[in-house]
Amino acid sequence: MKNLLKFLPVAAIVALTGLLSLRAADAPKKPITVGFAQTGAESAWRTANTKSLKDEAAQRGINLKFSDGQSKQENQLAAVRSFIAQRVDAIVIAPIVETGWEPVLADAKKAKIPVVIMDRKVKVADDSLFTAFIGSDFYEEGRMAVEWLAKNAGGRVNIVELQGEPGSAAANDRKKAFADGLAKHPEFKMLDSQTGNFRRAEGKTVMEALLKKHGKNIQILYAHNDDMALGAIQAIEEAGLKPGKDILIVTIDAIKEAVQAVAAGKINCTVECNPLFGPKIYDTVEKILKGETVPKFSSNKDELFDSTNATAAVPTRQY
Ligand code: GZL
Repeated sequence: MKNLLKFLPVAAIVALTGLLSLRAADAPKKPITVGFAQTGAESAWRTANTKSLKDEAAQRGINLKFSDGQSKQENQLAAVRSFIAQRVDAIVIAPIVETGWEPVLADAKKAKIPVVIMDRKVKVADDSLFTAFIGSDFYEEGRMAVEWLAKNAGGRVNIVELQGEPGSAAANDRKKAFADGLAKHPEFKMLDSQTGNFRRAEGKTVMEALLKKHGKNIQILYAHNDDMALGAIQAIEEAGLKPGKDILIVTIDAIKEAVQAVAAGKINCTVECNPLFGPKIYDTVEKILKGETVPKFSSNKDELFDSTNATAAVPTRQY
């Protein structure tokens, strides 16, 4: 008996440990909590982007704290500060503009909460302030647009441009790429360039003003996104002109409605910018939280739709 007692505590510990480890293995994993600071709801693209993040979080049992920034950076900054105070496991930001992020990113770093920048880039001196960027290459999208135009303008040369939200990486890069392309094609002339803030309603009102100012001199419209192009089409038709014929239209996003407009001949070219980031974002967050390394920068491959492929593409467009 004495011998048995000698061994009992060890046996009990082994049994207890075994039980505990069994319990631990069976115990449901604590869901991760992600704070997501979205720009706002300015366009169909943004709506699809938000849906992708929300649906995927629900699929994976991720506890998503969502903040709609109402298109104001100060709201996004406040949301990130609140996520830090709530000690979320990770933060995702779709930065409405490129600058002004260092202080809040430094706070997140101090709190040891990883940050994933999604969609639009931030301009920071120290890119250790965020763990990963997952987005699109806006400069490439602008380059694809201007190169398509150079090949398909058919002698049209006078351009007006509808820019996206001022200060956003998307507007900055799409504008620069297009301007760099025009420098290689001096036959083109930029008549006017105004912002429509990526919004359909503003695309319409700004295009109305441009038509009043330049009239039939306008031969080409370059829009930084489809929502503004679709708004501009309303203004063009109300002016008694034919979009896609009297005025060539080149735009970016490739939302389903725009691809349908290409198939109908009202838009001539839309360059894709895929908003369905949900799976990639959470794969990356889950890897980071497991201590795995992830690529610092990754961007989607985008394709272009024009009269040669739009009709066939419409049925499979997901946003
Ligand atoms: C691009 C995204 C832009 C879209 C617009 O990734 O930031 O913002 O092109 C959206 O439609 O509003």
